[in-house]
Amino acid sequence: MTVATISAVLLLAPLAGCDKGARKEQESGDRSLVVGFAQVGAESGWRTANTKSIKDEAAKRGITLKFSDAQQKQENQITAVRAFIAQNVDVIILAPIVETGFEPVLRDAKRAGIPVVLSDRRANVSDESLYATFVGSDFVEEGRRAARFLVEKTGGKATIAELQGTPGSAPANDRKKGFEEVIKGHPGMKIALSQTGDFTRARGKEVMEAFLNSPEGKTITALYAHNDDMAIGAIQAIEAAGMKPGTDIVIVSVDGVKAAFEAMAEGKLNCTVECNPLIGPQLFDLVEKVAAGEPVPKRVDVAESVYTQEQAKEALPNRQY
Ligand code: GZL
Repeated sequence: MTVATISAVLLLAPLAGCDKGARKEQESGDRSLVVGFAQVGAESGWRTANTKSIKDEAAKRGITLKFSDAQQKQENQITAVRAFIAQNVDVIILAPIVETGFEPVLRDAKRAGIPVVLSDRRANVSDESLYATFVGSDFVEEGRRAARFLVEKTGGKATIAELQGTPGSAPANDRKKGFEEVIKGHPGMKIALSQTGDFTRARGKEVMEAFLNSPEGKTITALYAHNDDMAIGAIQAIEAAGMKPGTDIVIVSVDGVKAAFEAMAEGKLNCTVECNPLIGPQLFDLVEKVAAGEPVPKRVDVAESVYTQEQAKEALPNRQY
C-alpha cells in the first residue's frame, strides 16, 4: 500500500466512523439545508398563514423546503416523514395532527440520524429524545383566556355551546382543558352542548345548525369555538336561524385571523384569543441550530394576545393573517 493510499485511508477513516450529521457536514461543505416539512393540511385561515410564514422564511434563508400537505390525515403525515427519511433530508419539521401515533416514525428518523423539530402541535412520546425541540402556543392558556373573557362578558352566567377542534389534537385537548379549568369556578357557567367541528368553517356551521335545532338549542346564550373558522361557520348558522350573533349568543373563539377581526368589527363575534401562526422565523432559527448540532431549548413558546370588539377596527389594518 503506497503512502498516498495510506494517507487517503486515514483521512476517510474518521468520516466513516462519525455520525451522520458530521458526515453530512463534511460532504456538504456550504450546501444549503434540505428540510422536510409535514404540515397538517389547509383546513383553516390559521393553517394557510402558518404554511405561508414557514415557506417564506425557508425561501428567505435559501433553505430547500420539501413540503407535504397531509389533508388532515395522520397516515399521510407519517408517509411524508418516511419519505423525508428516505430522501436523507437534514432536518424534519412535523406539525403532528394528533398527539398520539407518531412514536414509531420518530424512532425511524432518530435511527437515520435525522433530527425532528415539532411545530405548532405537540406529539406524546415516551422518549423526549425523539424530537429536538417544539415551537408553538400554550393552548391551555388560550382556553383559560377564552373562559375568562366569557365569565366577564356574561357576568358568570351562560349556557355554553362548544365547537371543539380536531379530536385528539393538542389544541382541541388543551383548549378544552384550559376553558373548563376556569369555568369550574363559576357555577353559573355550563357547557350544555359540545361537539367537534374539526377546525373547519363548513363543519362549524353544520354542527351549530344541529345545536340550534336540538332541545337545548333555545337555551344557548354563548358559544366557545376552538378556532375562528368554526366560529365564522357558526355565525352563518345563527343568522340563518334568525338570531343575532354577538348579541343573542356571545361568541369567543381562538386564532385571531383577519375574518375574526372583520366579524368583530361587524359586532358578530365578541372576542378572539390570538394563536400566532407566523412562526417561520422562530422555527428556522431552531432548525438551523439543530442542523449545526447546537443546543436548543426543548420548548419555545409563541407570544400572543387577546382581542375584543373594541380593538377590532383599529387592529384590523395591521393584521398580517
Ligand atoms: C393551533 C393550530 C390550530 C388552529 C386551527 O396552533 O394547530 O389548527 O387553531 C388550525 O385554526 O386548524
